[in-house]
Amino acid sequence: MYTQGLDQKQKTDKSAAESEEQLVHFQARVDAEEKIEAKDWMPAAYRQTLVRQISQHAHSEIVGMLPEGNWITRAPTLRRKAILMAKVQDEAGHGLYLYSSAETLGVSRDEMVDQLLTGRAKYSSIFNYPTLSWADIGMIGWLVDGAAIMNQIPLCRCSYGPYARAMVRICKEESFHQRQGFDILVSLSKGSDAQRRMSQASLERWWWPALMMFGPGDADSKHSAQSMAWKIKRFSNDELRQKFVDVTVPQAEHLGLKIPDPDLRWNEETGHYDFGEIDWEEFYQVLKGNGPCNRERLGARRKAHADGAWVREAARAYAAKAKDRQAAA
Ligand code: BYC
Repeated sequence: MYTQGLDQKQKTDKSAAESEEQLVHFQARVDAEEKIEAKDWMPAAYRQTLVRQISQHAHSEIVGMLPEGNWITRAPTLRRKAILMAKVQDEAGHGLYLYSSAETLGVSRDEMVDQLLTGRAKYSSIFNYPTLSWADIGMIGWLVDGAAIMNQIPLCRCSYGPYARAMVRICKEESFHQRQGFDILVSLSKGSDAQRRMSQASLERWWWPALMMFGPGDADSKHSAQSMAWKIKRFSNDELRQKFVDVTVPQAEHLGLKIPDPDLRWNEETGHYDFGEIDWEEFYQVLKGNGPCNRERLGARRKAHADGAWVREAARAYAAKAKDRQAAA
């Protein structure tokens, strides 16, 4: 459908066609806060960075349906079940807006899905952890969607128009998701001792993986500097992580939960919470495919893709027939 710049090889080289003048003009547009649109000229590396980030983001939304989908049949009440189904459905919608946004850059949906299923594309590390209790569903809403919002609100101001516009709607829905997670935990906090223990155990499993969602520390983040210069990212990984800790700690206190970090304390001087060292070895192991659920998640996506083959075939056959009918008319 969109074919401009489809040749991946060309995209990786700073093509000879990219004159200094074009690059300077492009950067001036970005600096002036103009939105870059699909048909505008852009450096090949800008296009490639966006395809990488947006497709990873889309895959995260789709894979992110799995840990929560696991609890739809076991939600404690009909109301919670209906809410959870709507939330999981929203995540599918987010994936679809994001795939569409990436397609405007000249990559096909098939290509992106293939990259995910063959393990060449990343998706958020957080979805490689299991949902063992109902409190984990609260924790995903409160912490995972909470971290996602912190990261994604600035993406509504991303320099690439189709991504920025997709993010506006996504952030509105994520904000509802975050509140539903917090609401689950408020209910549990008012419940029995066993329910409070379940929430505490869940926070102990999800806290550190949630902090890892923001990506490597600034010193190790290979893409941040360029992405910030292009105004794709507005804040560094560490800045967003700090903002998240600062807003989340008082919420944990409200829930009567203890964050599993002995080094966590308010720092009067900086006006922020200090927190302990993240286990980066665990993060990189998850990225390499060695997290608790990596194989299960990819297995589920591959099965869904194979089970859906007949739908794609039927759609193709229908489209071919419609084309023939049109040609004959
Ligand atoms: N997990 O140079 P860096 C959701 C990779 S979905 C896996 O800092 P960048 C939700 C990174 O891709 C949440 N990989 O990269 C859904 C890069 O690898 P490559 C998803 C990670 O791009 C359902 C390498 O590490 N949100 O909200 O400047 C239910 C070096 O990193 C991670 C998004 O995708 C990670 N956590 O910054 C509920 C938001 N972190 O590509 C909720 C959009 C880093 O060189 N994405 N890596 O092989 C972003 O904002 C940025 O891409 C990141 C990373 C902040 C994630």
